[in-house]
Amino acid sequence: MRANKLRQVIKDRNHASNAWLSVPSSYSAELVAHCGFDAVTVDLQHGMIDFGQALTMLQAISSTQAVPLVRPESSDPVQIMRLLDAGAYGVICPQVDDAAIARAVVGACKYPPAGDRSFGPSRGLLYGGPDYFSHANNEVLVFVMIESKKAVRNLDSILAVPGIDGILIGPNDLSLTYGGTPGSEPEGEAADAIEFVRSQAAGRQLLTGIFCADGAMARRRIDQGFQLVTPGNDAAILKNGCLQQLSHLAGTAVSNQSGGY
Ligand code: 3PY
Ligand code: MG
Repeated sequence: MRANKLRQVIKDRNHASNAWLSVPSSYSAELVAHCGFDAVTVDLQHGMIDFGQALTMLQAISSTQAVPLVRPESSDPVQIMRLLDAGAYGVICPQVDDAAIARAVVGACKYPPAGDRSFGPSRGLLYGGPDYFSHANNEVLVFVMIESKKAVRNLDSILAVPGIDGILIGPNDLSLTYGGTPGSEPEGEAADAIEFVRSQAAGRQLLTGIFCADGAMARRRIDQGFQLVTPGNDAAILKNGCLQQLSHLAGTAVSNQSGGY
């Protein structure tokens, strides 16, 4: 099976870049993946993307060196299994607030006896190779998103679930549950929670990821010790690029408060 390079990249360089796609287009997926990101995530939770579109985007990403990842709409095992069959090499599951959800996510990602993923790897066989079944349980990465006060309270039991490879923090949702505003850098309790989650996960040798508003924030998160960083999503980058060009015409400054969206 084609190796999942993401873990090795992080071992070699201590961090990896992860693009985030919300625009339902195989062309823009291909374009972003050609930029040199280590991984590219197709976001079905908040992106305007359905399964058929995700399939063509995963095909586009796999024409490059970037590792194809997905964020499913939820922890629904049916959708997770289908996205893996479509060739995703990792799942970043949103809103994993307790250990039961974490166990369900791991179960959907692993063939028995480790889990209850149903057999029918389809495009996994094409991208991964004919021995996909024998190695998929080890190569497919399972990230759980920690993005609420409840998840932070349940962190210890979530991180103890066997089969989790890493966590990814959603700072916008996390902030909301601490009474903050999405779109601005988390402060106070929410900022403390981010560092707490990172250090607890790192202490268990789990990979640590976080969504960021932009590249400058992603650089700060790397300096803080995060290993997988996302410098905003495609739509935000496109919008900011357009606003920047218009601001040159108007001679005004651009202000962006969208939190990477
Ligand atoms: C969040 O910040 O809540 C996210 O889920 C980022 O995508
Ligand atoms: Mg979120």
